[in-house]
Amino acid sequence: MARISSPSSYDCWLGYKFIDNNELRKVYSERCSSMVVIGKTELNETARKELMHALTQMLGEPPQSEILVQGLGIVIGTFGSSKLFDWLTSIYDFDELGEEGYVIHTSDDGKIYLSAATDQGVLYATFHFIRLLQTGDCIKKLKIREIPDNSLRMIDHWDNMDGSIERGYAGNSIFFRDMQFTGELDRIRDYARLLASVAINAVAINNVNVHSHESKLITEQFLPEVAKVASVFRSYGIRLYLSINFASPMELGGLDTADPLMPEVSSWWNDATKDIYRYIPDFGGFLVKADSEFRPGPFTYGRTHADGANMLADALQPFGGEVIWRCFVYNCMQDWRDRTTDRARAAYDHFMPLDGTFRDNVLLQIKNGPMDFQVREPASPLFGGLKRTNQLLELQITQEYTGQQRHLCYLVPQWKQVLDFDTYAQGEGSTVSKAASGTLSGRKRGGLAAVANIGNDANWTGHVLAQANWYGYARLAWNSSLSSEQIAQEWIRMTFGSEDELERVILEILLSSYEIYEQYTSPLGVGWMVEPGHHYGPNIDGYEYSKWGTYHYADCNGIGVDRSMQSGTGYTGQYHSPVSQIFETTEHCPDELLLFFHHVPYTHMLKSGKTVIQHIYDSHFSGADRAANMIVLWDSIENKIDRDRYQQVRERLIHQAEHALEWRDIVNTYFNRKSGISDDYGRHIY
Ligand code: GCW
Repeated sequence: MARISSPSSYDCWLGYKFIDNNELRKVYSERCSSMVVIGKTELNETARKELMHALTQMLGEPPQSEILVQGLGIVIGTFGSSKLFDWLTSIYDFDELGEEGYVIHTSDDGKIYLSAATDQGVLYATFHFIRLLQTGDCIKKLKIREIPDNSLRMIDHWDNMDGSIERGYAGNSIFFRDMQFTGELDRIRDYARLLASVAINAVAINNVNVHSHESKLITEQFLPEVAKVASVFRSYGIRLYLSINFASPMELGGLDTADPLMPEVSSWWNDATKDIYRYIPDFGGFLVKADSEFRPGPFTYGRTHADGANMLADALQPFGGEVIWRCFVYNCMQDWRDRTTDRARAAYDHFMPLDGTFRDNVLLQIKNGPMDFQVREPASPLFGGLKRTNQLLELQITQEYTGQQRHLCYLVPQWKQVLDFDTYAQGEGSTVSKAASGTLSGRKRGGLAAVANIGNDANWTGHVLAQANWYGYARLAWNSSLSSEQIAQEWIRMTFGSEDELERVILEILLSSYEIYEQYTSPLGVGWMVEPGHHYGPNIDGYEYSKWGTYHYADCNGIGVDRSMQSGTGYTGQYHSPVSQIFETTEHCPDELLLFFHHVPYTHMLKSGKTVIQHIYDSHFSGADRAANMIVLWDSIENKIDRDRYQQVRERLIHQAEHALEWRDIVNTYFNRKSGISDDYGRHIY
């Protein structure tokens, strides 16, 4: 294993601790004294090893293997594999479980059954059972049935072959270095087991911006190496995907076109795809960023995105692969003087007319909001808009706009808001979660994808507490109805232990962090206001006169972007009723999104009873104070945390508190000078 300075932070939530509560350990030891795994498949073998390891660490000795001691023990396997599981059919409907669902059940005579239709489900049952032991649950009467909400639960890496990671804040790539594969399969295995423990089943290993060297990942030059990585992931039930360059037929194949409707182009892709499957029989498919931020795509040839995606889909279809096609398509050469073009409209305007024209093995990957992973955005109207197209909700775990893993920002509350957002596509209750999973319109494919926040730092995520975002994303992808608090609690217990005070404090820090971050950065949904390029730190006008379509239009009278149908860009009209009406007027629009949808005077009265300008001042003073208070909270549990992790987090919290002051003073000063309105409380503004 590479670069381990702190075994505990490297282990993340799988650092199994010896259970020192004697009573609890005694019960666990008795019930888990032995284990039998039925059926020798690769994934069963993984499950056996993982459980063996976990029990040995937590209970102090390994269980007996392959026999049941005094009738007690854990029986593991697919239910077709042995009569031992037959009796469970009177309790559970196995057909309902699908390919990845599972049951965990304690029989009256005390045996524990971990079973599923497939060995994939068995592996997930095993990790779930381990989690129960880690969090100190009672295992005497288990009756658990789990079915994932989403069939695709994916992580996207923006890793380049030189080892850098686009928007990566935790070191370099674990896959690539110096234009080669790192060959560090042990580290990749450790990564795969962390992913499998939270039921991630798909990984794209390279950046969606596919540069010339990375384009060759689909060729004989690199396929043997890709295949090695794919087999590590395979042993944990994860399929590997590659981001591809749409212009590959030209750049690699020497053709003079990449037009998706030209036979030579599709035949080039067919051949390339065949080659991939010779090396990787369970290859997941292609992830594609086309006609976006200078990437090539079908527009060059006057073709649609459906033409492009379907051509690739046809190449993959015979092998069971799929195309994940991104909807992050907008004009990134806009003139800031042009007030009619609205970037927020772009994804919907491009893709809605194509609804129903994509092949069955195409999924459209849609960012959570219409802009770009800002601290606060409304949900993308494509969710609920598209009805006859498979969808994948794209989230960003890596904290590009949310503090770059130097600031703590537990993002699960933000993601919950998106998942729970009601699109009203089919009346009340038509949530984004249902649209993405496919259940809203009865589609089989769908799910969640998220940009990874890991790198080769010893603790994977730079900020130790950012591991909670990685964990939390995966848990939500499995079960979108889990609460932010439940997820945080599980994570804290597994990562730091089950001491009450420790849990209370870390929970408080995590759960307040998103709100705090939002308070001291850009206000009321307006977004941006960051340094261009690297996107760290405040720069109010950083993007105001640029080509990216990201404006706030602040002047001496007011601020915000009018996206109403009545007087603005008409973006609100992309939502169903009543959502469109709610966003349409300042009267109904929720405060937290007011400046996303409306241009208002600084004296506009919010629903909170404050003016916009006073809200800006108050939230920035409060946010910076609360950021500083996180250090006090963290220090209060100093003696309950190992030195290494305590220090690592502390250093970052100190930086965050200082940087929050920078944000506070720059934002407050800017608006104080623009508006000429002073703070009601006479606090110091520069
Ligand atoms: O948020 C922007 C990022 C780019 C990224 C792009 C995308 C991979 O700033 O770095 O490119 O989104 O999602 O394609």
